[in-house]
Amino acid sequence: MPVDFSGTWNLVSNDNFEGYMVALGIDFATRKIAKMLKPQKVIKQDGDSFYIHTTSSFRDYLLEFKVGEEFEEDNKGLDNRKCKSLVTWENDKLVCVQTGEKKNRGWTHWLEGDDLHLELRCENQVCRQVFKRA
Ligand code: YOG
Repeated sequence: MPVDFSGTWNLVSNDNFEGYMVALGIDFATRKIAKMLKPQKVIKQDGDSFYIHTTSSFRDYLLEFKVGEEFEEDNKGLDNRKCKSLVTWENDKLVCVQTGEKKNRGWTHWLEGDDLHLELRCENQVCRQVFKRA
Protein backbone atom coordinates (compact mmCIF):
# COMPACT_ATOMS: atom_id res chain seq x y z
CA MET A 1 0.00 0.00 0.00
CA PRO A 2 1.49 3.36 -1.01
CA VAL A 3 1.48 6.11 1.61
CA ASP A 4 -1.57 8.40 1.66
CA PHE A 5 -1.26 11.85 3.25
CA SER A 6 -4.93 12.74 2.68
CA GLY A 7 -6.75 14.31 5.58
CA THR A 8 -7.15 17.36 7.75
CA TRP A 9 -4.21 18.00 10.00
CA ASN A 10 -3.68 20.41 12.91
CA LEU A 11 -0.27 21.77 13.92
CA VAL A 12 0.82 20.57 17.35
CA SER A 13 4.51 21.56 17.38
CA ASN A 14 6.66 23.98 15.45
CA ASP A 15 10.39 23.87 16.23
CA ASN A 16 12.58 26.75 14.92
CA PHE A 17 9.84 28.34 12.81
CA GLU A 18 11.43 31.65 13.83
CA GLY A 19 14.82 30.69 12.34
CA TYR A 20 13.15 29.52 9.13
CA MET A 21 11.23 32.79 8.81
CA VAL A 22 14.37 34.87 9.46
CA ALA A 23 16.17 32.89 6.71
CA LEU A 24 13.27 33.73 4.36
CA GLY A 25 13.59 37.43 5.24
CA ILE A 26 10.16 37.73 6.87
CA ASP A 27 9.95 41.03 8.77
CA PHE A 28 9.70 41.21 12.56
CA ALA A 29 6.05 42.29 12.76
CA THR A 30 4.91 39.49 10.43
CA ARG A 31 7.01 36.92 12.30
CA LYS A 32 5.42 37.99 15.59
CA ILE A 33 1.96 37.23 14.20
CA ALA A 34 3.00 34.11 12.29
CA LYS A 35 4.57 32.35 15.26
CA MET A 36 1.30 32.58 17.23
CA LEU A 37 -0.60 30.71 14.49
CA LYS A 38 -1.72 27.10 14.65
CA PRO A 39 -2.12 26.33 10.95
CA GLN A 40 -4.22 23.51 9.61
CA LYS A 41 -3.38 21.47 6.51
CA VAL A 42 -5.97 19.93 4.24
CA ILE A 43 -4.26 17.42 1.99
CA LYS A 44 -5.95 15.66 -0.91
CA GLN A 45 -3.84 13.01 -2.57
CA ASP A 46 -4.82 11.06 -5.65
CA GLY A 47 -1.82 8.87 -6.43
CA ASP A 48 0.89 11.36 -7.39
CA SER A 49 -1.45 14.37 -7.58
CA PHE A 50 -1.46 16.58 -4.50
CA TYR A 51 -3.53 19.44 -3.16
CA ILE A 52 -2.07 20.92 0.03
CA HIS A 53 -3.99 23.82 1.55
CA THR A 54 -2.33 25.39 4.60
CA THR A 55 -4.78 27.68 6.38
CA SER A 56 -4.63 29.99 9.36
CA SER A 57 -6.51 32.99 10.75
CA PHE A 58 -3.87 35.28 9.17
CA ARG A 59 -2.97 33.91 5.73
CA ASP A 60 -3.43 30.74 3.75
CA TYR A 61 -1.44 29.02 1.05
CA LEU A 62 -2.55 26.55 -1.62
CA LEU A 63 -0.13 24.26 -3.44
CA GLU A 64 -1.13 21.80 -6.16
CA PHE A 65 1.40 19.61 -7.95
CA LYS A 66 2.19 16.23 -9.43
CA VAL A 67 5.14 14.28 -8.17
CA GLY A 68 7.98 14.36 -10.73
CA GLU A 69 6.68 17.42 -12.63
CA GLU A 70 8.56 20.68 -12.04
CA PHE A 71 6.36 23.74 -11.55
CA GLU A 72 6.65 27.47 -10.86
CA GLU A 73 5.82 28.35 -7.28
CA ASP A 74 5.03 31.95 -6.29
CA ASN A 75 4.95 31.62 -2.47
CA LYS A 76 2.23 34.28 -2.46
CA GLY A 77 1.52 35.59 1.02
CA LEU A 78 4.62 33.83 2.36
CA ASP A 79 7.93 35.43 1.23
CA ASN A 80 6.52 36.08 -2.28
CA ARG A 81 9.71 34.84 -3.97
CA LYS A 82 9.21 32.79 -7.10
CA CYS A 83 11.03 29.50 -7.38
CA LYS A 84 11.00 26.31 -9.44
CA SER A 85 9.75 23.42 -7.38
CA LEU A 86 10.04 19.70 -7.88
CA VAL A 87 8.51 17.11 -5.59
CA THR A 88 9.75 13.51 -5.65
CA TRP A 89 9.31 10.36 -3.60
CA GLU A 90 12.23 9.22 -1.49
CA ASN A 91 10.82 5.92 -0.28
CA ASP A 92 7.69 7.01 1.64
CA LYS A 93 8.89 10.59 2.08
CA LEU A 94 7.62 13.41 -0.12
CA VAL A 95 10.59 15.68 -0.85
CA CYS A 96 10.32 19.14 -2.42
CA VAL A 97 13.31 21.09 -3.75
CA GLN A 98 12.55 24.80 -4.27
CA THR A 99 15.19 26.22 -6.60
CA GLY A 100 15.54 30.00 -6.60
CA GLU A 101 17.22 32.88 -4.85
CA LYS A 102 17.43 31.08 -1.49
CA LYS A 103 19.97 28.28 -1.16
CA ASN A 104 18.98 24.87 0.20
CA ARG A 105 15.27 25.66 0.13
CA GLY A 106 12.71 22.89 0.32
CA TRP A 107 10.58 20.67 2.52
CA THR A 108 9.93 17.02 3.34
CA HIS A 109 6.68 15.39 4.47
CA TRP A 110 6.36 11.96 6.03
CA LEU A 111 4.01 9.99 8.28
CA GLU A 112 5.13 8.63 11.63
CA GLY A 113 2.52 6.66 13.54
CA ASP A 114 -0.61 8.82 13.49
CA ASP A 115 1.37 12.02 12.96
CA LEU A 116 2.20 14.05 9.89
CA HIS A 117 5.69 15.50 9.92
CA LEU A 118 6.98 18.45 7.91
CA GLU A 119 10.57 19.65 7.76
CA LEU A 120 10.97 23.10 6.21
CA ARG A 121 14.47 24.10 5.07
CA CYS A 122 15.98 27.43 4.01
CA GLU A 123 19.70 28.19 3.92
CA ASN A 124 21.10 26.85 7.22
CA GLN A 125 17.75 26.74 9.05
CA VAL A 126 15.49 23.75 9.62
CA CYS A 127 11.97 24.07 11.03
CA ARG A 128 10.27 20.89 12.24
CA GLN A 129 6.49 20.75 12.38
CA VAL A 130 4.23 17.96 13.62
CA PHE A 131 0.51 17.71 12.81
CA LYS A 132 -2.23 15.49 14.23
CA ARG A 133 -5.44 14.47 12.51
CA ALA A 134 -8.28 16.90 13.21
O1 YOG B 1 4.03 23.81 3.13
O2 YOG B 1 5.32 25.34 2.22
O3 YOG B 1 3.00 21.27 3.25
O4 YOG B 1 2.97 24.42 0.63
C1 YOG B 1 5.21 28.37 5.71
C2 YOG B 1 5.22 29.78 6.23
C3 YOG B 1 2.34 32.69 7.75
C4 YOG B 1 2.59 33.90 6.85
C5 YOG B 1 3.80 27.87 5.53
C6 YOG B 1 1.16 31.87 7.23
C7 YOG B 1 6.60 30.39 5.98
C8 YOG B 1 3.71 34.79 7.32
C9 YOG B 1 3.68 26.96 4.32
C10 YOG B 1 1.19 30.45 7.70
C11 YOG B 1 6.74 31.76 6.58
C12 YOG B 1 5.10 34.15 7.31
C13 YOG B 1 0.08 29.62 7.11
C14 YOG B 1 4.63 25.78 4.43
C15 YOG B 1 6.37 32.83 5.63
C16 YOG B 1 5.62 33.89 5.94
C17 YOG B 1 -0.01 29.61 5.59
C18 YOG B 1 4.70 24.98 3.17
C19 YOG B 1 4.20 22.95 2.04
C20 YOG B 1 4.19 21.55 2.58
C21 YOG B 1 3.05 23.13 1.07
